[in-house]
Amino acid sequence: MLNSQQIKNLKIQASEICEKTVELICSGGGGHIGGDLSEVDILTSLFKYMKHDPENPEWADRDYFILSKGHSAEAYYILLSEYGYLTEENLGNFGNFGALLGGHPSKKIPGVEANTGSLGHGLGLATGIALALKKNNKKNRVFVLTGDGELGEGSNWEALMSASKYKLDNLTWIVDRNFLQISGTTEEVMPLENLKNKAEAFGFKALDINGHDFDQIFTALDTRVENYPICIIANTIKGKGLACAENKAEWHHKTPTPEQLAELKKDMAAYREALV
Ligand SMILES: Cc1ncc(C[n+]2csc(CCOP(=O)(O)OP(=O)(O)O)c2C)c(N)n1
Repeated sequence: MLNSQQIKNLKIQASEICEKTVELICSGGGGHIGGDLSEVDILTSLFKYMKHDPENPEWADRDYFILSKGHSAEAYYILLSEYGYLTEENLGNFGNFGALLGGHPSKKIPGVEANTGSLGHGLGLATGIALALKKNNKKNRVFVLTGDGELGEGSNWEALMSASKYKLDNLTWIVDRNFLQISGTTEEVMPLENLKNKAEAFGFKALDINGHDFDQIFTALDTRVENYPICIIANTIKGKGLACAENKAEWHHKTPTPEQLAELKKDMAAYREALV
């Protein structure tokens, strides 16, 4: 359980990350804004929750995180920079030819464990890392964030079967359940419901939470069940915070106008002001 001050601090931090993510997208000339904004509260929580050391990204005792929905890289870059893995200069070069920060995360970036962006690979990678850690009696945990549309890739379901077979209780799979993918709703493109039942049928212990509620996110991250991998279905809003983009598939990849950016900044400032 988080106390009210911790929740307030997280809300302030996440609203600033939301703002900086949209600024980065505007400065770099584009980005997957919808899925970036749906994952901000999850990433903000994970970076606070996980064991990691920006001074030593390869620290042997770190927890691992894989952003399987690699297209939503911009919010991830902002978190990495907030924690000191990246510099302002790195952010300033985002999107430039040959720059460290491109449209999808790469292992060249300090703190990034895997190249992602081709959907359907992160869960398998995370499963392999978790298996190796378990075989070596290591205590590190492995977290992976997938999209929901991403689950149309069959490789995910192979990974789930392996995670269950090997009783990977060091693995936590989080689904950014915003119900939208690139071209419409997940339920139109490739129905997923009942996702919780599916995850459990594949051998996970599954939790269904509000992916914008920090208390619920932290409680879910804390959940461990011996011999079982965990699935957190984090219900989110695609485009969260940018009023004109919320829950709209056409905002999957789009750059806001300067007026829309100004509106977001105004909304975020009012939101922070209203926090008690
Ligand atoms: C293998 C593969 N196929 C297609 C794409 C193109 N693509 C990029 S994002 C996306 C939709 C992903 O939807 P979802 O997983 O729900 O992500 P979110 O809504 O959180 O952005 C698609 C199809 C891709 N990156 N990789």
